[in-house]
Amino acid sequence: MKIDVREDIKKALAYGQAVVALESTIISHGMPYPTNVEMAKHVEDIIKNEGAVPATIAIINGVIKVGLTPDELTDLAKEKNVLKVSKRDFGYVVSKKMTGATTVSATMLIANMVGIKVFATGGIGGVHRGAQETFDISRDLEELSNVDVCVVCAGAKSILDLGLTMEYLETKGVEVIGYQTDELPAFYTRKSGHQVTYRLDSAEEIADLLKTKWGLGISGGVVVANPIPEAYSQDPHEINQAIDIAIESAKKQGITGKKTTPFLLDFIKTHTKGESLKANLELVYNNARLAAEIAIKYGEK
Ligand code: PSU
Ligand code: MN
Repeated sequence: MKIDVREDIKKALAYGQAVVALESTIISHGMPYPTNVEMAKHVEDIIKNEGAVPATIAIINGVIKVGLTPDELTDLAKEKNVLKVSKRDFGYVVSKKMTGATTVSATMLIANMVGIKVFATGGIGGVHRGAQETFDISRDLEELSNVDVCVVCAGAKSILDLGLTMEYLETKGVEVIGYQTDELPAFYTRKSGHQVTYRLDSAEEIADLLKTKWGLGISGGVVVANPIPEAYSQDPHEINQAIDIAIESAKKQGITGKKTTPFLLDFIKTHTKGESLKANLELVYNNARLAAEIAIKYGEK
């Protein structure tokens, strides 16, 4: 088979047990070492404790892997030359036998190929501020449009234009479900000023929506936006200030394309003296718990 699925995940999928996909760009390009590998391991433990099977996805030496060993996780976290892989990068990375960390876009594609329906991450990519000029719209939104996977996230960062991201998702036929909220969360904060498409208050109702949508033959992903727990949410004024400075600095330094998001994340982390990183960890754990719950409920339907 062209995809290497770890034995326990293969079994879980065969027996209809709940599996939750996890991306690897968040490890290689989203957080510094060693916090990134601690996060990658802890998030897997959380999913296991909830009663589901975690499946971290990446490309290791040209092999597409669903489920990584602890050593592979450490390598992804440590190595400097790991490529950031979205849809356009597969042919190159696999044929050159390189190692690549998968974005939301690439992770959704692989999850769908092996039959995983629920995926947990921190934040999705979206329409960048100034996209009217730069055309910088994340490939994540195309996969959300095409691939039948539910992505649990904490909304999207306001490094993006959240209003345009919501419009784009509407065009692409993707609903954004607010988990216990009417308002789209903005990653570090619980509020963004933008409405979600619909609010649902339980994993059960979300699983029901997924079954119903795909059962109708309506293809495409579903975004579940899960606000960061109150205790870890950041001061919106401070975080937005850091984001504005980060965007200004990216412009000055001529940062474009796939480098933009990692650059902004790192800048914000440094500017907030690590506070944003702590929040980032907690929201990922919170999303993993909800994703496991949704995967379990989905399996019972
Ligand atoms: N947003 C975050 N953290 C991340 C990413 C986005 O808060 O780590 C990563 C995800 O892997 C996402 C990717 O799929 O960045 C989007 O990159 P781009 O904006 O280049 O499409
Ligand atoms: Mn981009």
